[in-house]
Amino acid sequence: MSENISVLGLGLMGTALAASLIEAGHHVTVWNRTPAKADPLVARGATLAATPAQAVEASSLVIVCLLDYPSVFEVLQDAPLAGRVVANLTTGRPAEAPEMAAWVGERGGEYLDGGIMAVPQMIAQPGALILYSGSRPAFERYEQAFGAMAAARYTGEDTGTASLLDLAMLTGMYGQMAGALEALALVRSAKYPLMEFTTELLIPWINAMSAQLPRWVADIEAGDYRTEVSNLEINRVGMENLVRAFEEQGVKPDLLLPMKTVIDRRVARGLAHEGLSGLVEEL
Ligand code: FVH
Repeated sequence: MSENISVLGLGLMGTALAASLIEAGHHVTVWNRTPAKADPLVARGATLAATPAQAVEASSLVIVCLLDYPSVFEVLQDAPLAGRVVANLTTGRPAEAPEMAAWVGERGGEYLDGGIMAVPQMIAQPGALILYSGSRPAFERYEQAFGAMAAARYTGEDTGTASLLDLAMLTGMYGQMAGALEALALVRSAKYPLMEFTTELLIPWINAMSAQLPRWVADIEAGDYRTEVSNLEINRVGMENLVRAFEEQGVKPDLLLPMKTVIDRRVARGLAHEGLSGLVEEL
């Protein structure tokens, strides 16, 4: 079904979102602070609105993708939100979402908060995901349209949930990248072929280790961190060995040291028998 959809914010991500909606056959109205960025979308059939208010007026679904939440408040300030669904896909914090939801609600609109788990090039491609939270009826009304941009997953009525899960997934990503960067620096110090190490050794190893995560979740949910795999004392000694090896290779273990600190702290509490999942209690 073809919808009237407005997209406010035509940065790299907003442009990709608007393009995917045009491609899917929706009537798309766009607005951007710097209007020239709309030209390629207008050439593909979008309508350019002169003001955010005109853009909001044009559609029942308003997708916002700006720099941050303050810019969203600023842009929507004079917009007629009554009867509109605002899907704010700007990255924010869980605490900002309910504030925005209340603000939109006071103006007669319905609110969905979103977390985009993709880079612009992934939009409308398999693997792209957008998390939504907030008004369930609003999500259900536009689920099909959302699906043109990326797989759409509703995460609950609490508006902060999509943002929380977005940040949690980014946290997992940064942790994995930190480990990979340290590994690459170490391997480079020995002049071993980096590509071979990465594709044949590191990636399969990381995948195998990630498969352990559901077991950790069971430990955390049970609050029982006893292990038969590898206890914290083994990991403490292992980390010490790792850090020493880095120093001997002339590589800084800076991205690993925070984890060592937390392991040491837990062991110092007399909990050396626990597994790594117990570290969650230190956080
Ligand atoms: N790019 C990515 O890979 C990611 C992936 C996951 C989620 N994000 C989030 O998406 C939001 C927008 O990111 P972006 O990549 O589109 O960012 P830019 O290309 O820098 O575009 C920023 C847009 O915001 C407009 N803008 C900034 N400040 C204001 C303001 N005070 N008033 C009105 N508009 C403003 C800017 O306008 P202009 O500079 O073109 O005039 C752009 O439209 C972001 O939350 C990411 O975290 C992207």
